[in-house]
Amino acid sequence: MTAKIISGKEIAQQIREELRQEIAELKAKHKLVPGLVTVLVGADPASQVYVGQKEKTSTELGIYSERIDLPEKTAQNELMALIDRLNKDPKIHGILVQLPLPKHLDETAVLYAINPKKDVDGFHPVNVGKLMIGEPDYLPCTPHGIQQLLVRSGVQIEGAEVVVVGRSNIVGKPIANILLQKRPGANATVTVCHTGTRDISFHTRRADILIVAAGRPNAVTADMVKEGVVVIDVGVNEVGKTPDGKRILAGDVDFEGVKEKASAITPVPGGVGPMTITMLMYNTVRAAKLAAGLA
Ligand code: L34
Repeated sequence: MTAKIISGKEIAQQIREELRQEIAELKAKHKLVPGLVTVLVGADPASQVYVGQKEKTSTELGIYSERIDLPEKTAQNELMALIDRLNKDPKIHGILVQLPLPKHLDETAVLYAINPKKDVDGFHPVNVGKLMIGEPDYLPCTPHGIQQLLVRSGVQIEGAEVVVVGRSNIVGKPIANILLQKRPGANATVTVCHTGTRDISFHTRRADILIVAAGRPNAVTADMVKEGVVVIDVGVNEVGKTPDGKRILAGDVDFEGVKEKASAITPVPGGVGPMTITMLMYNTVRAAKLAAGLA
């Protein structure tokens, strides 16, 4: 079997079109313009690319967008004061502080400080808890994007054996939680593998749907999967530079090997990445609607 390529780029485009229409309608009918602020502390090159994409896409869709770049040496109290001001700004419905933060800053304190109603990342403990009990206001962007990729590609999730590799708070834990909820587009049997797992292959070979967020290239190879598996590759690893200085990216999965056995697979780039950006737009629209009593 050679796999169908699940294009995150195309599915993201489809959702963006739906959002563009909804945003135009909110403007016309309710004079409501969703507002998003992205905050980047320091100048990490990958973070700059991602935040740049977020700002560009939000503007394209008709979202009011502000980008705040702070110097690497920003003090904790300065960042907290900024968040406090943004929490109170009625134009701003969504606040995103790009991670990772420079090491001297307390990430947890920052995530706690964002008003949960404006937490379009879904990282505040209130939103994490709401997701866990099946009452989410916001689904975190990357996991929500993964679920949309599966649903919109017609992959049967209900009853499937889903195996997640990686247990981060931003991908592994929330995607496991989303897919085990008793709802359409979920209701799967979910296994989570991590660095403490004794035999990862034992689990990955059983997967109908394999979601890999391990954070290193070739974490999953062809010998680790069964024929017909659907593979979602969340990794974005810089594995080199082109002669003209462009980043060369690879996922966490040995794409060339695994695509010969899988029934469907996401590429890197052009898979999960564009979906992360798009679901942030979705959450920003949702935040505006919630604030206006329209959701
Ligand atoms: N607060 N921090 C916060 N929220 C997030 O949702 C993120 N994440 C992760 C890192 N830190 C965060 C992102 O935005 C990862 N991430 C992200 C977003 C977009 C892309 C990758 C990761 C993306 O667009 N990837 C492109 C390639 C872009 C490139 O050239 O590097 C792709 O096609 O995969």
